[in-house]
Amino acid sequence: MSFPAFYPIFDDVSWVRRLVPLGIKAVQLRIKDRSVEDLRHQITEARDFCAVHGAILVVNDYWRLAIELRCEWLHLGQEDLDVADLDEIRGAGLKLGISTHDRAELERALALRPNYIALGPIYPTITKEMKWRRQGPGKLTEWKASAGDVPLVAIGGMSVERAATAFAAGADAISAITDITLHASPEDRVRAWLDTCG
Ligand code: 3NM
Repeated sequence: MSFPAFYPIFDDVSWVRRLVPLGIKAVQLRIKDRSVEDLRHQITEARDFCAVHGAILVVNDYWRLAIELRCEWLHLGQEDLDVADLDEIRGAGLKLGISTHDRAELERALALRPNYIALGPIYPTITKEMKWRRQGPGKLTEWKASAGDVPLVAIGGMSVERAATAFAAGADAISAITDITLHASPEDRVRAWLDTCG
């Protein structure tokens, strides 16, 4: 199994429109606190835009909408796993990525035969409140040993400068949010990521 090495996450379809054309091949839409109509509109627009640009669109959380809108990829956190209907998700042909933070979560995720797993936060992040502060890149090596050929995504505090360390430690792909969205030039930053990730 393989997955594009650079996997940014955005909280609005406007970011997808702005940055995917630069050459991004996988992107996650992670939207919080919006109406269902807005979500449906955003996911539909991102789905069609990514299809035109040959990029994988991964929908975070909203598995019912992902099925309804015939998306191909879904990302679930551990709390989402508690309530999502995995048979329905698989039955709809959705490919699945799962967040993990400790060994119990990793084992639970691997048992579901996911299409990738994410480990985070590798470094401290300002984007998400979690009980884990910093896993450190060394944990990627441990995770990769267990994950085998399931692609491993490093997330949390990742930057262009930290990418080589994460890849060397065993990451197959890297996710980033604020390293791009808070950069003075998100376009330049995405270009730097694409150069780094090859
Ligand atoms: N999940 P940034 S860390 C959405 O560890 C998310 O599961 C994480 O944002 C996890 O690149 C994270 O700005 C936020 O640090 C990543």
